[in-house]
Amino acid sequence: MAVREAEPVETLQQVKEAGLDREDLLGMYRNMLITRAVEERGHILYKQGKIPGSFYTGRGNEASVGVGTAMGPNDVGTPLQRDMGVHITRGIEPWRIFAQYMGREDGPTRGRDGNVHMGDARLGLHTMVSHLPAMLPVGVGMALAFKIRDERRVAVAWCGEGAAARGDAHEGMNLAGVRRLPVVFVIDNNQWAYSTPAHLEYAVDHLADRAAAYGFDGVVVDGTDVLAVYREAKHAIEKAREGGGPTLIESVTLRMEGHAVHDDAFYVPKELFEEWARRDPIERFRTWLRDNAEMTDDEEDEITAGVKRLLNEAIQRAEQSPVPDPATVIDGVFASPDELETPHHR
Ligand SMILES: Cc1ncc(C[n+]2csc(CCOP(=O)(O)OP(=O)(O)O)c2C)c(N)n1
Ligand SMILES: [Mg+2]
Repeated sequence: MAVREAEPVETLQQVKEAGLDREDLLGMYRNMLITRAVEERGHILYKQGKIPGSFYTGRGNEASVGVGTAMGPNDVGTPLQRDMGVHITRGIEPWRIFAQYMGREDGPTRGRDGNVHMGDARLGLHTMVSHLPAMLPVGVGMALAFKIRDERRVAVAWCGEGAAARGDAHEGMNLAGVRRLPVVFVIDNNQWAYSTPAHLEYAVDHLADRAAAYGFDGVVVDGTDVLAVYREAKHAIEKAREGGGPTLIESVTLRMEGHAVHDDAFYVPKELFEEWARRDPIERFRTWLRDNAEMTDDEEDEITAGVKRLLNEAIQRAEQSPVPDPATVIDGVFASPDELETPHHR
């Protein structure tokens, strides 16, 4: 049985049926622009020697904004290195992201870690660790807790198509299926795991085909179509909330840059980059908004100028943030009972 492949969203009417109004759409477009701008500016800061370590981007995966938009206020998620759009949509401010990149006190990890190894539990996002897909079972665990406590909350757990080959992905998905947990799995299939191409990673046509083996639904969605990503995520999240169990969403994109900035991706065929550049998620959504939602030049200019201002201020503010005091290095490593008294820990 072939897994379902999601249809594109064509009209404003279809979008309204999926629960979004015009304001929401412009907000999503803005969030996609912020996502890209944060990564582009971050790359520049890296080249200026202001960011330690390496630097990862999710260029080509800005439609992850669609998943962030579909999540409810009390839902939780474990976004990864390609899912900046989720952090932005949930409301983490760009200045705090730059502070994180630069190892400053005001970053979400307070200078303890770099890159997208960050999350803000107050926004329902839990910090990724490097070991992939270690956050996927964490998402399943949160969903198990929601079920035990009878809370109408949903967890979203991400992994890459490379990470989906590991045992913890299978174990997490199996447990979620067996217990019908309120969890949505999103596999960011960007066709490469570092230099390993998809055909050396899995033998099924679609990773979402695996869902049937775990006893739940799978769907393949074009990860460059933010509206389709939103619609599928919304459907899956609300289904999970109603007790309908997990869904596996495979979101197909191309990793438009190297694994990180130290990698020039020489092993990816040039034609593939050219082909996927024509499907740029931001450009695609922009065209859709102009054709279907009458986005005007003025509106577009206002959004673009607002994003530019936001980013300039963000970098300035982050640069003013102090580096952490070494004496505080173990602060926050062990949670106190008080710290557990947040809505997302209860
Ligand atoms: C358990 C584990 N093995 C190896 C690595 C090193 N590593 C980091 S990212 C990566 C590739 C992951 O590919 P994929 O899951 O497709 O995600 P992508 O980077 O393409 O988004 C590897 C091998 C790791 N982080 N964790
Ligand atoms: Mg990958």
